[in-house]
Amino acid sequence: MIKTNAISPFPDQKPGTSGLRKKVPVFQQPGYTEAFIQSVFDSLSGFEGATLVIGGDGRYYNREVIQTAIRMAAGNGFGRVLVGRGGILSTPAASHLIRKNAAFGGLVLSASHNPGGPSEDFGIKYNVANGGPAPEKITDAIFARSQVIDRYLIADFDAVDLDRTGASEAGGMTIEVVDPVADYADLMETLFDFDAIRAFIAGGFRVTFDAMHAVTGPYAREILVRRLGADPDLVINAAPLEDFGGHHPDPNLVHAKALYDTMMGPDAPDFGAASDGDGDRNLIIGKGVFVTPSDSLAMLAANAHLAPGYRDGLKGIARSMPTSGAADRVAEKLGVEMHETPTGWKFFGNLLDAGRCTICGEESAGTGSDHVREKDGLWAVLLWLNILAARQQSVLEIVEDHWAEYGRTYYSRHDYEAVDTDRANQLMNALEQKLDQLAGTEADGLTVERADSFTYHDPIDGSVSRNQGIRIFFDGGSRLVFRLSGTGTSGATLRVYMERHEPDPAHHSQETQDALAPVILAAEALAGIREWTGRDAPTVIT
Ligand code: VG1
Ligand code: CO
Repeated sequence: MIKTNAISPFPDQKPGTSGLRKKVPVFQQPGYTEAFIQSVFDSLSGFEGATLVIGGDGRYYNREVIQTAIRMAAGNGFGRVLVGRGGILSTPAASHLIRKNAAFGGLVLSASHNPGGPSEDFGIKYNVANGGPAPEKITDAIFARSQVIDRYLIADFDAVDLDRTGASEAGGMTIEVVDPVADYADLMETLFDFDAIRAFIAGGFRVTFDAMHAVTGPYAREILVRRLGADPDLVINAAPLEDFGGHHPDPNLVHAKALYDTMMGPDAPDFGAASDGDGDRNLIIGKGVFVTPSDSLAMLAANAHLAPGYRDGLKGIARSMPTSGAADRVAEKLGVEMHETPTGWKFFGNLLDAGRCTICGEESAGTGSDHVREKDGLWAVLLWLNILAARQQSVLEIVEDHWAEYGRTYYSRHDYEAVDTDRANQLMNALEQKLDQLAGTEADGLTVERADSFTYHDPIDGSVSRNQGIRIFFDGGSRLVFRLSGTGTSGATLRVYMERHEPDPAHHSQETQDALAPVILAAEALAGIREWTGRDAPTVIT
């Protein structure tokens, strides 16, 4: 039986960089989750009888929302849902399932790297048929619909047993609970030389992986341990927990500090990696050397041809605007297209679908390729391992070779989290007001060459996205970017991105913050961060 339940709109259901993210108690308000899911369905058409993929990162409230989403899919006329066992699907695995099964789309439940628990974060994102996050055209329609929604449709049946794989029928729909790992692991085997990686590991190359108590634990056990022979004791925090053990499942130098310390210690393994809550980010640390995500993108792109899936070379490379220009130098050398998009994976979809790029990346520890339409943490780990096995070198050797060839791009991001929203907006507005007058002026020793607010013109569908961050370029090639986060759930988060390219190998061993000191000073001089935010220092430096 299908019920039509009346509801009133909620004013705050505007999807951000990656879907709708709010605190769990917000999602728990009566009708809130239902209003958003119904707004998604009402913004789409043609899904009668079609397949919907549903899964999440296993955080608190995942199972409840999955039951609701299944019953609403039936209530709205979908013919089949595919749901990961235990309600689990990493974001890249969900993307793959959508593509492999020619599904209409998918609901990916995650707040990624944000903490989980009864008073922490939850999120819902809609992905389209190519397996990628819905483009802005659709997220705008979802928000518009959420502002006038007055009812939702839901079928009435008992909770689905999410812990047993297999198919059942309910509410006129087929419900298939599937193994969340198998298809994804098989896809990885088609891209990488598992024999070479296995032999490399068997020869003594030690790999450690921190799943941060989040979704990648089962994937890492299957792929790294079972299929590639990595030491099981070095795959740590591999049991997904609803609250991620009370930590932020954010693979950066602050929240994955233990891994960092291990990798810098005397008995460090040869290769260390971590992933985030939903498995789409990656942190790569070699013995004694941290690889910045922007560098990792460049190094993966430069060496991808060593993996079977990329043997024929790259069609192009794409990076988000705040990501460093290191990958641009690789694209230039390879003679392939380079694309610069706004922050968020949804902007890569059109380029990937059109065959205009093969590898994409973001400075926030996201890298991926045209194998799916999401960033993919374990994919990046496996591509690194494939490259290391093929070159029979250490991470440090590969990093130093790369810098010697292309120069080193010093890069850092300073985040000011949970600052007052009005003050953060005022800071951005004040900067914006003076953009036109900045060229030629000096900011604490650096001369501004040009400054603008980034606008993206999508070369495939012609859509235009404005206000995607403020860019300030200095004489000598350094760059500064300011933008406000679109994934936070408390106040505003100001992100300040700094980079400086250093061609001379004699200057490649500086400490990053020292190498960037002039740009950091210029940021304060231009934006008055201390005054506007009331903070003396960033919350997180990556
Ligand atoms: C952040 C990152 C962005 C990433 C997004 C989603 O967005 O900066 O690069 O695509 O998170 O990643 P923002 O708007 O807070 O800067 V995930 O791993 O949360 O799906
Ligand atoms: Co994520």
